[in-house]
This record gives sequence, C-alpha cells and structure tokens, in this order.
Amino acid sequence: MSKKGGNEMDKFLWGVATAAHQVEGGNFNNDWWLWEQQGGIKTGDSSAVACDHYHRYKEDFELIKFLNNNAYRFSVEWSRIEKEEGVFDEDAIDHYVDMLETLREMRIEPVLTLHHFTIPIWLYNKGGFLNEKFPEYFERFVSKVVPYFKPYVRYWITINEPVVIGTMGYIMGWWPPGHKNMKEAFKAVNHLIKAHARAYRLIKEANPDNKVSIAHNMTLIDPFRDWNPLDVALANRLNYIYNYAILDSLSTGRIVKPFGNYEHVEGLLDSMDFIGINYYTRVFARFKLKGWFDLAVKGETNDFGQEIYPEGILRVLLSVKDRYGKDVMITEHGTADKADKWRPRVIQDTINLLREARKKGVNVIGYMHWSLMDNFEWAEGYSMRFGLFEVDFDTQERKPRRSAYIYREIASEGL
Ligand code: GCO
Repeated sequence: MSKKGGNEMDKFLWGVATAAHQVEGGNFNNDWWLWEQQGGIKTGDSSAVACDHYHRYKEDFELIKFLNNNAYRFSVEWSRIEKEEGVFDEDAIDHYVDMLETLREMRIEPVLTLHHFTIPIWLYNKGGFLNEKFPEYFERFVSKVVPYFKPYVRYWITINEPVVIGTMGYIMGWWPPGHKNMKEAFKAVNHLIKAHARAYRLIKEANPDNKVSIAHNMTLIDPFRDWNPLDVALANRLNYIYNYAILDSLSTGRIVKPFGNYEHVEGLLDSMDFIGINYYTRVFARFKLKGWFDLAVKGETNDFGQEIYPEGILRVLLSVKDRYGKDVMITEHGTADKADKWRPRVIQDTINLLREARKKGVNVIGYMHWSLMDNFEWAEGYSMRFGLFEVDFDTQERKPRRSAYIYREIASEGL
C-alpha cells in the first residue's frame, strides 16, 4: 500500500483500469456488439465472453490486492442498466452495487466510469452521439444510477475519451458507426461535452465532496520535420484540437472550436475537480500537398505500432499544470506488449517521471495502469495484450507477467 498518513482522500491511488465491454462478457445490447456482428473486428474476435469479469470479479479483485493496489477504475455498462429506453433493470444496478460493496470491504477505492465508449442499441438506432437529445438521455441514465452508487464512490469519471469517440467513430471510421465526416465528429464531441456537464452537476448535487472528471486521452503531436514551418504549424493546431480544446471547454464553460462556437453550457464551467489523463504515446504530424497531412510514428514501437515514449507523460503533465493548475489522475497508462518485453521498463520509467512531475509542482493523485488483465481491445479484438496478468481465453486462467511483480513492488513503496 502507499505511504500511511493523511485522510482517506489524501492517499495516493495505485490502481488498474478496465472497461465493462472489454472485460465483462455477455454485453449483447450495445453498439459494439452490433459492430462485431457486422465484421467490425479485424481479428474476427467476439466480446461474448471476454474475461468473464461479470462473474469472476471477486477473484479479479484478489489480483488487485496481489498488486498492492488500493484503487480500481472500472465502468458500468449503460446497455445492461437501460436495455430499452427509459426501462431500468434493477438487477443490473444491483450487480454493480455488489461490486462496489465488495471493493469497499476489500479497502479498494473505486474510480467509477459511467460511460466507456458503448451505447445501448436503442440509442444507437436513434443516431447515437449525433442525436441532439444525447445529453438528455445520458442525464436520465446518470440520475437513475447515482443514488445507488453514491454511498460507495468518491471518484467519478463521467465519460471516457470523448475526443477518441469522435475521432475513431466519425473520422477514421474504424469504430461504430463507421462514419468519415469531420462535422459529425465535432458534433458528437459537442454532445458528449454537454452530457458531461449534466452528469457533473448531478454527481456534485449528490455529494459536493465527490471528485469528478472525464478520462481524456492525451497523445502528443509533434512536427515530423521540426525545421518545416508547415509541419510545425500543423502539429500545433492538431495538438490543440486533440489535447486541449475539450479541457478548455470544461474549464471555461463554453464549447470552444472546433467542437462548438463558444456557446455557454449550463454546468460546464470548471467541471473538472481533477484532470483524468489517459496517456500512451506520441505521433508526428507531416504536411502533405495531397491529402493535407498524415500522422507518422518514429522510434521503437510496441505491438500496436505505437511509439514507446514514456517521456511524453512528463511533458503532458507539465503542460496541464501550467494551463489548468488542477490535480491530475493518470486514469490510464500502459502498452500493448504480449511478451512483456517493454512493459517493465515503461512502468518503471513512467513512475519515475510521475515523481519528477510531483517535484515540479504537479499534484498527481493516482495512477491506474491499463490494464489489470488482457482484454477485448476494441477493433483489434484479443490481438493486443495490455494486461499485467496474461489471460488464457480458452481456460480464463489469469497468469501474472513479470510486470505484475514490478508494479506490485512499486505500489508497496508509494509515489
Ligand atoms: C482507450 C480506452 C481503452 C483502451 C486502452 C488501450 O484509451 O482507447 O480507454 O479502452 O483499451 O486505451 O488502447
């Protein structure tokens, strides 16, 4: 466990992160299940069973204790709780209450994500994130579940990676609904920002001491050629849009371009009690005459083809401190590495950089490693392995990788 002293809210949160659709199994009422049936997974894998975490969560919590962790970030599945519009399944809610009660009994702090990419099919069929009423639908869902969860939860993530939803589903077209329309991407993020504002207000009304944020994917975008002014200008612009526009919106209370037109949104002003950051890697922006630009990768890469660049997390943390001056939780960090070749060094280097960030005045309040165990990696199925524990998906056996022992040791020392 981390260092003693201070009250419960002050302890550094050493944890791991997962998401319902990626680990639970049995999620057949959401857009990702539909996407899988439509051939959207490159490997042809299915999330049908995944890690069977829905039934095995108590054993999996023992793995969290093995890691000397005192926190667990996980998400609830909207499509289980509200299978049909406006019809709420009390048994599904009870399942998550039982998870929360068990975590409390085991002295593991929950970090609860209310939305992690998936939406119920009934909402998908109404246009999903593009429906003007998306913020209302999400508010209705959150207002239903918060009373059940509030006795157990202090740290809340309203929405995981709104900008990634817009990018992957509406620009790249690799995720549902598979569109390639920049305007739609910005509209989806606009609705997600409005949905966050409504959820933030509900959660704070439930308990003003709650700590609420989004989990925001921050990927550094550097110029491919730092001598080329076009690459430099392009990288600066893309870096702002991808990494800071949403944070500026949640700070100023107005949705900044390109996600909005500086329109004021009720409840959005200063709607982050800490900044949740998902950090993985860096890319390079290269200006091209034909096609305007592309994003390139340099240096040593992991199984996913992402640059292994732990140094980037310090750059991200210092930039966020200077710009917002808020506490920061690393809500996700990890690397796709089936052989566990790079992960031990990446974890050690990253924790050292968090210590350096703290010395430079960044108040890092927690670190959630992605992930506890190998799981369903969206369009890549089970081909990308992020787990501290390797999963044999035929037997559901969890086996600690060397990294699990390294993280266990680190978490016993404290930050
Ligand atoms: C994300 C999601 C996770 C991923 C993880 C590894 O950031 O895309 O939050 O669901 O599985 O980041 O890619």
